[in-house]
Amino acid sequence: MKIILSLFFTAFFLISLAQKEVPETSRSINNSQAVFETDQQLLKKFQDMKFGMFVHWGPVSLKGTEIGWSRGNQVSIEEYDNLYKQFNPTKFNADEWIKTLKDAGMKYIVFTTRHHDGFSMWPTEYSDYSIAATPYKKDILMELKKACDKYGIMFGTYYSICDWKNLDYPLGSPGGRTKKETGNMEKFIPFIKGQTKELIEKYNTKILWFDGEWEAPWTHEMGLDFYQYLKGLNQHILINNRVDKGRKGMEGITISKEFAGDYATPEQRVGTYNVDAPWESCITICKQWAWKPNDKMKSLEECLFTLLKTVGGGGNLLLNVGPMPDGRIEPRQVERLKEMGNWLKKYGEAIYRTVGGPYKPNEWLASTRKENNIYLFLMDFKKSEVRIPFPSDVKIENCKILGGEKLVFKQTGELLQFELPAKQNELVTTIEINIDGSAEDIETINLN
Ligand code: FHN
Repeated sequence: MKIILSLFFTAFFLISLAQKEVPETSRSINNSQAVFETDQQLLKKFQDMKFGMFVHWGPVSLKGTEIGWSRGNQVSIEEYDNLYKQFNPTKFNADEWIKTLKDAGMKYIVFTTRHHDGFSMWPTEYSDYSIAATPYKKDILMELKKACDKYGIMFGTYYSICDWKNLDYPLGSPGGRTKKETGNMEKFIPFIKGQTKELIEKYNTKILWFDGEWEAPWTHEMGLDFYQYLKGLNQHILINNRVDKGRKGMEGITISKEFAGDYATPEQRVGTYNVDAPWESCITICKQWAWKPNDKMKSLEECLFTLLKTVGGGGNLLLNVGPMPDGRIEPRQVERLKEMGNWLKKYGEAIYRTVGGPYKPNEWLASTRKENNIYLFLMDFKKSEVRIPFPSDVKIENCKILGGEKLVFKQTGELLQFELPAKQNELVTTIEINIDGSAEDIETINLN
């Protein structure tokens, strides 16, 4: 009996040693001193960038099914959780990815470090279920971070609050619809705090893009505490509104003082016009977030018009690619991104560092503005004449095709009209209007 007891205590002692010390729960910040400040300079830099690359990637790319959601659905949990043993993306080249990103005219990246499936794409000290356990072994996240530093790209990281594999998280696959008896948020929260501390301190992420906050185990109080904890580690990072419970569904466009988060994150749609608060639409270039063979890919027109309506509405566009199991971004997706970049090389001055409006975007017109310039984007516009409302108290000095010929215009009362030269052979006709005064002072104009 004594031998059994001593073996038990020895085993218990060894197991407790093996578990990495997790950080203290967040510093007990009195809510009256709640750290809610957003680094406004960093936020402005982020908003000026307008266009970023979202990347959803993990061992699930071996199956070509959706990351997280296919676990316990199209793919058995047993098979899904063992995919990492075959994950060996030998063709992954961080420099190539970031060059593709730059060629697309994108200025920042948000990379899935850990999705709802619980797999960590970096050699975290808090879990054995990570890239370190794969045949590939190498630190993909550090390679990406270094490539971003090399090419001047803002480095951001996606991190799922929910974890359908981790025994301490109360809900499981499929899709969070099962309950784990082992669930214990008191143990799970130090785990996510430890991992996100690594992303901040070891990888210097500038964006913490949270997700998976909608499930019941995560509460508003946890969201506030987590935001304060993270900002306590580094004030100079941006944290999206999915750290807390304030998202308001897929269309949520506003941020409030009640819920933590520095910007709003509408999903798979162009956010509603809002030039008074920071927001970013995240949208897939195909249908699926993670790679899917022969998935339907958006046309250049759809991608470009989505960018113009998003930026014209006051937001950023985070356009998602899903890399293949060998580590490459699919060549056809690279080509589409390059086409976007070619357009931005010609007309990017009308996108970057602008403010949305003054026209609320509709199906054929989006607009941006900067200093004394208003830019109009005529999308798939078939007519030869443009007639739009324009404030009578704002004097137009010049009107031209951006990068091209001057246009003869007429400003009578509240009406602006001008003829377009012979059929433009581009998807978008971009017009520059120079006014006397600041374009940002113009009230929003509703066209329909
Ligand atoms: O469930 C995830 C989904 O897989 C994907 O990551 C998107 C991207 O924002 N977010 C969640 C759905 O809202």
